[in-house]
Amino acid sequence: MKRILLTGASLLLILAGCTNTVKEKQSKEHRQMKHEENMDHENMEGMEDHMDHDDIPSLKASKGTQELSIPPLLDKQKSPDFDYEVVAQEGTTQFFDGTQTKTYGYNGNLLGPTVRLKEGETVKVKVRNELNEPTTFHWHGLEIPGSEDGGPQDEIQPGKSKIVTLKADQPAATLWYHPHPHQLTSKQVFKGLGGMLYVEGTDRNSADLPKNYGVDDIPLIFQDRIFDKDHQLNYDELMNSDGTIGDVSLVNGTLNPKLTVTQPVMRFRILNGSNARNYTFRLSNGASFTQVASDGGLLDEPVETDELTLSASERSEILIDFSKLDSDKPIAITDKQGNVLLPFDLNFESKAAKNSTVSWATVEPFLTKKEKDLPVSKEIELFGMMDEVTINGKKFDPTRIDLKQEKSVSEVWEIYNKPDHMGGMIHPFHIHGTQFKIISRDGKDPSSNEQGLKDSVLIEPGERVKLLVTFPEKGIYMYHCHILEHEDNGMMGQVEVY
Ligand SMILES: [Cu+2]
Repeated sequence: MKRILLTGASLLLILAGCTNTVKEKQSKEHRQMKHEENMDHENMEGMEDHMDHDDIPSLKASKGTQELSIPPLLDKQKSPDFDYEVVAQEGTTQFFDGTQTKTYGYNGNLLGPTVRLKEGETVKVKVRNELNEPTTFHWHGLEIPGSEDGGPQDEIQPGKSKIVTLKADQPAATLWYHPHPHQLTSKQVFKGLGGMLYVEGTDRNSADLPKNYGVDDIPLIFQDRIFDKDHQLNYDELMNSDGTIGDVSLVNGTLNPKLTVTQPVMRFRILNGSNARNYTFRLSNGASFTQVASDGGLLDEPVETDELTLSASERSEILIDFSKLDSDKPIAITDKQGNVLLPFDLNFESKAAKNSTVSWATVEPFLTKKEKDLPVSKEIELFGMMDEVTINGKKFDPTRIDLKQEKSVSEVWEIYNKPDHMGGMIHPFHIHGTQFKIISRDGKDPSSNEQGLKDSVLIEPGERVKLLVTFPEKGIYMYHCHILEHEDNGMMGQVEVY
């Protein structure tokens, strides 16, 4: 991986990625078109609930009436037995005037505190279930032994707790944590369980990126929700077995958010925390911004782009230099349709804008020739929709080990999203316990904003994606579609790492 090095105190972003922008956009549009061509609308009968590309409800624009909520940082505990405590609990949240909506949260009413681990650090976390149903605590993207990973085999019953050991033995990254109990994941995330998990870097590989939490280093958890007529998150009534998608946009659980920007250069750590929705983010004025990291850490090179697509569970870190934008016009993060998701209220002294230079120094290539030439040793076929979803023709069986792989030995997994008579749909594919590299998409190099460590990857219908997968620890890990309803419907397998 190439590492970021600070050169001087000036933050003039030298961006080798500029020439990549057009190419990437074209390839994304091509993929979108391919998807649309594949849709066969004559065969839609009986599939009314299937989330057709054209059916996806538009998000309502943020009115900008609430300052964005920033999750608190998780405090250390004084207990000799554990360093942190995370409790899954029920609560209520006031999204709408005069209504308390029943929600779930970690250590609170909705979402959870941000957990920060230093690179190389080992901590003990007491996890406790105060819900009235089983749950698990999954540390999405953390390369830890299967015994600590919090997959569906690790259910914690109501009222029970356990202590897990988290070792952050991997590069700085924006990860997250969420529940993973089989057939309850989608409901529990929908009702509010989820939080950010940062691995903070050492000087060696941590760029001089803004890192003042909540000031110039802001988590943004984008989620869409659908509420019933009483403004409740009544999952059983509202859910869609092809992925529950709503018209209400929440950012960090805030409805109608705005963010007051007090520093000219802002770092945003973006998580698509939705059950199913794919987002393509843009700035309302069409300006470009700089993507610096993907799921598992810094990109090989920073990428200048004017849009960013994230499927469910994917993350990205971006920098926006507001001092370069025309502040007379309203600026917001929008989706692809132009719906305002997060308006910005600029409130900084533009003359105070510091100029800095961030550049990337090559240490090693993203993929070596040897890695690129490795033969495919694991083939994964994603197929189906709604509750007819499978991986390699099978549904999840907790008693079945589907694949085996040796610890620390890299293998090439080829993931194929097999189209059906309706064209198929995007599946975001996630593997636990590893940060992989994308070798190719349909034989072509991944775009520069995917040349970084990943744990989740968007796969278009008909697409074949090759991944270089290495597990640094042992145990049993899940791999699955991160449309949570597909996962709950059995679009999941198990790999045993020995
Ligand atoms: Cu899926």
